[in-house]
Amino acid sequence: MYTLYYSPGTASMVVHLALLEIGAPHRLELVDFERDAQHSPAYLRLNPRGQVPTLLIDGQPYFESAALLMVLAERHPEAGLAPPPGSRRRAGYFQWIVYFANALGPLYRQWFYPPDLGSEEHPPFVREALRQQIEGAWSLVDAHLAAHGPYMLGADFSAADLLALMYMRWSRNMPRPVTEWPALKVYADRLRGRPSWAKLYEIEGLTEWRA
Ligand SMILES: N[C@@H](CCC(=O)N[C@@H](CS)C(=O)NCC(=O)O)C(=O)O
Repeated sequence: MYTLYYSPGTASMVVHLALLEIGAPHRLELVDFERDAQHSPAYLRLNPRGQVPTLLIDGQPYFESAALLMVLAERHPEAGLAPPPGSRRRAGYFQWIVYFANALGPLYRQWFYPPDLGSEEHPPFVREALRQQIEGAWSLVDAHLAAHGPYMLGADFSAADLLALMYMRWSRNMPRPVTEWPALKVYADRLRGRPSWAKLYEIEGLTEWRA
């Protein structure tokens, strides 16, 4: 049994999505951002960063969405979310998960949390720099999919696609949503057709960018 501390539509969604893909029994605990519950002493004991997601695994708390995703894929090999250890495709799997978490994650965080960079609103040059870097990262993924798709690992769907899907969703109100790149649009549509996505929307009460 897992317990996922989540907030709808945030970085916890990829972990929730993986749990649904796997069909693993889990409990959800809402972290109410309206009440700043992520900074409550009780929550900070679970996650000293004051962020979601946190996943309790056998009663122990862990954080970082991409790490949690890989752990779940590892613990449930029958779900086929990760190529087997030692296989050639495993290298691409790690590459793309780390790329999304490392190249896109911090940029999105800065885009959506200007106070992280010291202001209530980004000065135009900072916003522009973040926009260019985020779009540059998506251009790279678009080119990769056009040449080597339909999934990040080619023919095989994997947890890397779940992570991509969460990050793609976050672009929906940005200057250039991912659906404006040809291969990313096809990719997003394919992934949004998965039953786990519909289920996630139902449970988290999401509406935008469903399909
Ligand atoms: N690198 C972390 C980022 C987590 C993160 O930034 N979570 C945001 C929601 S998307 C959060 O908890 N924000 C609340 C806050 O910072 O107060 C991960 O991928 O798990």
